[in-house]
Amino acid sequence: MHKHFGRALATATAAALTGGLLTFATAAPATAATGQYAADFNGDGYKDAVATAPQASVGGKWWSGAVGIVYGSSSGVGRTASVSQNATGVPGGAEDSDLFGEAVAVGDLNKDGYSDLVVGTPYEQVGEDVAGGTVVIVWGSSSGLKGATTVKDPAPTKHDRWGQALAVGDFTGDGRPDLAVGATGTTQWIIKGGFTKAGATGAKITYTTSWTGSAGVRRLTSGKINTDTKADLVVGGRAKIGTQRTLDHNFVYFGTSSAPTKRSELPYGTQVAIADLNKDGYGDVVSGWTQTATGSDQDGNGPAVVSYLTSSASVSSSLRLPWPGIPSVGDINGDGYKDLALGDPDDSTEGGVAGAVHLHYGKAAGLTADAVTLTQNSAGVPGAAETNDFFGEGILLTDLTKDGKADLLAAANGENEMDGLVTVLKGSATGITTSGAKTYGPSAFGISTADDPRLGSILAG
Ligand SMILES: [Ca+2]
Ligand SMILES: [Ca+2]
Ligand SMILES: [Ca+2]
Ligand SMILES: [Ca+2]
Repeated sequence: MHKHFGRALATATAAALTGGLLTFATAAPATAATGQYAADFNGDGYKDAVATAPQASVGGKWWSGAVGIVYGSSSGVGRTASVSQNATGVPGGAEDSDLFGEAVAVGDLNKDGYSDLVVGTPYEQVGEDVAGGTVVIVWGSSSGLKGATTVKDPAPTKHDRWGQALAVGDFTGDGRPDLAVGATGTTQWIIKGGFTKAGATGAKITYTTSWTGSAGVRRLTSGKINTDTKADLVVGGRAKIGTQRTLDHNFVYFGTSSAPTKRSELPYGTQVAIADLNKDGYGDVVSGWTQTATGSDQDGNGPAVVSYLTSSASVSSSLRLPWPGIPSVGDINGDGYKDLALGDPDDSTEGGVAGAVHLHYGKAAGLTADAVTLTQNSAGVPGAAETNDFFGEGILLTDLTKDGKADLLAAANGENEMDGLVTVLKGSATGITTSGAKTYGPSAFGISTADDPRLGSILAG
């Protein structure tokens, strides 16, 4: 089995942000204003997105990591750029094996109208602390992302891999975006809003996860589940609880005016998205896996499951889908029903783990197992399905073109000997279209193809 590098540790990402994005998109679909939790780094009203390349060589340092940036425009992807620890104004410097971009999250943390990008570098050595980890906020501006500020680890001696998971949301309901940061250990942190470029933050508060073991919180997904003003969190980690085997648990935590509180457990999985898929006002959760369901879902793989949740986050009904998948939610055809894209990088229909993307279109009756499946061999999709492409390892539905229809970004992070490739297909009234399809490799972002950058390991926006 190939290794889905970067996925197991980092999912505060496309999925996390989709929940918030949709909340705002539903409330005000036509506004050009920046959503607090949706990526519009340059504030021009067109959604933007990032494609991580955590194994990119930067300044000759292997596996240092970089993040590719696409700026939306009326024609799709406008400008492209990238950021790394060697970029001007970004703290730190590229070093071997830092993995900058192992986790990312988006939100307007300083409330200046420009979305900001939070980047975790969980394997950064901090002083004598190997894999202490660092977190930076890269600031949005009228010219896009530039400059960054470190979010100080409040307890560096208490844990490692600070920043291995990230999520932004107003978890405390005070109107200011907060930052949830995952690390090893059982005590986990929320940095409250009040972020400035000079390094100020609000209060730092803790909550305790219920599982033991050193791996800690490896997934954080922000979204709205109940109808209060506070964002909620799905908190995940690989853990052994009681006499169980080691499993990839996911728990709903409700935001409160202080620390988030645990409410319910969801199906196992390493990939999570929050969105209200049945339009009952309560957020629902899609949990999935990168790997094909060859065994039981307790073996680190299995089918994706849609869990429809109640106001108390209990599961009222669920839908098991016929494949695993990395979920992203958006309204592709603009019919008002949210659609689900599932990246399925292990799909071998077109050859060994060439990958696929399954598009489940929402209807009045809700989502069903019916889907349109795209591979790199589908008519009109650029490129060709090849062994070890992992098409679908990165997945994101977001409206780059501001036409009210979500566009599909799908990454094959194994394309071209692990360089990685991002494919952009536009949404339309009849669904995802291959008309005007475009692809972007590392060079399009100024990212080196030395070593194995694996562009698109995470897509977020
Ligand atoms: Ca923009
Ligand atoms: Ca900002
Ligand atoms: Ca719902
Ligand atoms: Ca739709």
